[in-house]
Amino acid sequence: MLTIWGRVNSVNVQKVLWCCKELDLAYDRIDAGMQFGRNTAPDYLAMNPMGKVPTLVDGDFTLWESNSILRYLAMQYAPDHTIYPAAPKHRASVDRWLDWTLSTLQPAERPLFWGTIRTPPAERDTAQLEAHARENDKLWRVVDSQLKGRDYLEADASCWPISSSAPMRGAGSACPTYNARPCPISNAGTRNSARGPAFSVTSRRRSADYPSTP
Ligand SMILES: N[C@@H](CCC(=O)N[C@@H](CS)C(=O)NCC(=O)O)C(=O)O
Repeated sequence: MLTIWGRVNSVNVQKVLWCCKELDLAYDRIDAGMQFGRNTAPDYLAMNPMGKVPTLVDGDFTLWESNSILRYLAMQYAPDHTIYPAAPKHRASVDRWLDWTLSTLQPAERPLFWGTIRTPPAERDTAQLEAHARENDKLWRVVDSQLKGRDYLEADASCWPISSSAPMRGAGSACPTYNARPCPISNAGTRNSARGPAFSVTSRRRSADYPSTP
């Protein structure tokens, strides 16, 4: 049985849960991180020296870094699944988007997320949020343009990272720029991810975890 360490209100945990659902993999999940702690305990650091979530344990094998976990699950348990194509050119194209989310998208989204969801309205820096929103907007517009005339960026796999970020557009509702601009990717991301059974599971959990989401 797979064990996934990590709180369900983490986007990086959510994509792993999502992947398990898409690949029909059973798992146990143990809360860790933020309000649950545990991730700075010595036994956790022995598994994941970064002290972050998620961490995957599969028998005697332990793995951290969410996108690496996605790749591992697909290669180990669903080598023929279209979610992570084996053909090198297709695989490299999928990897490109996975890398892009970690190197480009998440750094751009993080300050917006923390500045809204994790910051009470009275303490928010609206000017800063506007600037971050504009940066995010640029990125999502590129994604949107890539989706013109197609349902997925690459294979089925690009819904892993892209769709797990899509709900964050809703998270930016306190930020006028972020929300005022029409950006079809939020719809496209949701539409595409809704094709898999996992999106509704993770998004329901997400809203349950954020009852006070602005
Ligand atoms: N690049 C890492 C980032 C992991 C990460 O930063 N996880 C956050 C949650 S999204 C975390 O562990 N935060 C500390 C905490 O929850 O206590 C990955 O993709 O797995």
